[in-house]
Amino acid sequence: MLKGLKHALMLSALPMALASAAFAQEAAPTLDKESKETSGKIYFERCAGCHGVLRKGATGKNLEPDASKKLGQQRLEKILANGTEGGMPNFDDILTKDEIAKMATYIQMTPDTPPEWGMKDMKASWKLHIPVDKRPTKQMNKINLKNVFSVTLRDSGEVALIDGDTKKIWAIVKTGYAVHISRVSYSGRYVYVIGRDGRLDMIDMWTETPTTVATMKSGIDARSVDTSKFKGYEDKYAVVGSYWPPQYAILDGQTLEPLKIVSTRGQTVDGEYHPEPRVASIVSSQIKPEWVINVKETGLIKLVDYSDIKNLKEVTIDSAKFLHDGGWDASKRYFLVAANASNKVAVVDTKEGKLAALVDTKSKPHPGRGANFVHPKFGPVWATSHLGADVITLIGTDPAKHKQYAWKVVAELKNHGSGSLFVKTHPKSSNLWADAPLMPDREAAESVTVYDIKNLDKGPEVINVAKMADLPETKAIKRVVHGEYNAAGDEIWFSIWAGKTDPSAIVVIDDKTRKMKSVIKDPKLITPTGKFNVYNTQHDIY
Ligand code: DHE
Repeated sequence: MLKGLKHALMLSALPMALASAAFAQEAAPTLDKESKETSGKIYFERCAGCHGVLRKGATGKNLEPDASKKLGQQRLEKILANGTEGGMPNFDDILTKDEIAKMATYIQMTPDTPPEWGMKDMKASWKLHIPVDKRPTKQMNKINLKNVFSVTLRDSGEVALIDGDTKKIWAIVKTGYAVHISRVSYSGRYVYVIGRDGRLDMIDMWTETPTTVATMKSGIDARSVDTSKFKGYEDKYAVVGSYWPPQYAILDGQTLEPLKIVSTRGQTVDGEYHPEPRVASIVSSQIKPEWVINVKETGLIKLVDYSDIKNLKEVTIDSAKFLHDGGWDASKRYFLVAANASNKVAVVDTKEGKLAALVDTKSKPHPGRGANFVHPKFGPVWATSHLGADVITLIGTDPAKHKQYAWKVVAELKNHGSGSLFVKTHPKSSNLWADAPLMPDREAAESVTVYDIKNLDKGPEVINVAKMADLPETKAIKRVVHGEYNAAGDEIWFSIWAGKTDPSAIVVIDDKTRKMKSVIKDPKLITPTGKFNVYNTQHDIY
């Protein structure tokens, strides 16, 4: 009897369940095949970096359908168009209304999981264009290589190598999509550039004109690269960190031949499994045969000992989520990395192989590699600006002689906006610069803040760098981004990052006078963003 009743109830519930499933299907946001593909491409190019391929969230919010559907089409369109104060940029200047509407729908749909990328794929992608014994044995050009800048041309899949002495473009080199960073070999001869699409190129600057000598694809989505820098291992290996698949790969440093892949999937610092723990920043120690590899979603920092890669040793340090970018302190013993969603900076003592401190900061620290200088009162400090707060945070970095200030926020200087990405100074300069390119406000995004570090109480000067470039009016904001010093430390270069089809420029500022010294304009300079001076990058000077 009971069994019959249960059966009857089940039968009567069935049409309701079917009806609600049909309703759910009807209500589920969908796009036609072509729009889904286009939106998927935009998502990969513009959104995945912050929100993750699986949309589990990191620097940006979780955008899995459960979360995004709650916001709904209209609200999502508004956020996409106008950005938020929390660091989400506005896209109304680079995407059309239709693209924004489709993106709002796309992120309410279930994300696709991209394929894996293993040793077979890496080996198949590897191209050794010029073997080591066919390369020149001395520099075949007259360029002052120390003062060359490798400049990311974000939207053209290229880097520009600019002669810092003459300010002339030396070469434009084809690379992967939207190169993220350039790093320089220990020798100062090679530039390694990593595209967001995982393509890694090794450019030789000893040839008459810069030549790509090796290429490989480390994955589908990547951000970081470095080489081995410890005595006896100089440039023996390269290491490349991927966002997707979440892993790092060790390569031959002279040829880029893939040698070993290590997955970063696993438990987070809270003990929960994460399927997409992406490799964020990587730095190379000069006091040990080690790389510091920062895993974004797990909040784990790996000290990877490359002295025996067949029996690879990793020290895993608990820190905080989500690890992003960072740099050395002036002594190069301590590495400071932003755990931006936790509003913390993690400090690793690479000599001891331990976490030295977790420093609480204002919202979303974003240092790039940070800026080191000696504060008149607090001694050596490292600075970061913030995506989510209009401050520049100074952290004491000298536990030996200024113990009371070490790993403490000793000062917060006012920045002219939140939405800041990079701070910069140089040992020969007394200026500290900060940008704010992700501010939705045009004036702020086009300006930088600069302090005299010998007289911080005087307050900042705010300079509209975009105006200096004297470019035509455009709908897209001319975001001023990423200050980088020349080798002598007496000029700072800023990129004007405008729309893909807008004229762009690099503004060179005389560091002493803070006035424009020259402006580099060229139709080939398409959306310049990061700039890496060979000498400063080679020697971790920032
Ligand atoms: Fe970056 C550094 C990731 C967006 C320009 N960026 C880094 C690093 C990581 C990272 C992990 C540290 C590498 C290292 O040191 O080994 N960046 C990401 C993202 O995930 C994010 C938020 C979204 C994305 O889609 O990629 C992102 N970054 C940007 C940009 O939009 C920028 C401003 C312009 C561009 O070219 O894409 C940008 N990121 C940079 C630059 C650095 C960088 C210039 C190197 C700073 C340095 O001085 O070393």
